[in-house]
Amino acid sequence: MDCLFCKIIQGDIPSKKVFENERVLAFHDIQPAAPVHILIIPKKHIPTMNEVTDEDDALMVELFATARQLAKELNIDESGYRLVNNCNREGGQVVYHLHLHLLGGHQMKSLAG
Ligand code: D5M
Repeated sequence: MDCLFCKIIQGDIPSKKVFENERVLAFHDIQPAAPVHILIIPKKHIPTMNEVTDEDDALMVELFATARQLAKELNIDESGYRLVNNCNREGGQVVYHLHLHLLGGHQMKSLAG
């Protein structure tokens, strides 16, 4: 499969891993948009949020639990962080393998402006 993140999961492309189990992988974003910028991905290939099904409920919970745990480990839980999923073209998605961006380490602007 021609998917960048599947290649990272398989180890064909290197990554700076911060967490891995049988279902989830988390690694540093190669183009950090904040002092802390981690990508949290399911090992199952799901292209976008639109393809998530009820069967993936437990997996989605695990992605969020991983984000929560990493925020704690990286010491941004108290100061705060942002969790982002970009979906499809207008959402700014570039890699079509579902992922959460965990961003933190500096002050972010409110989306309300
Ligand atoms: O975000 C896709 C993100 O993937 C973007 O922030 C860059 C990151 N990226 C791209 N290639 C790599 C590699 N090889 N390692 C780590 N991170 C990478 P999106 O939400 O699709 O716009």
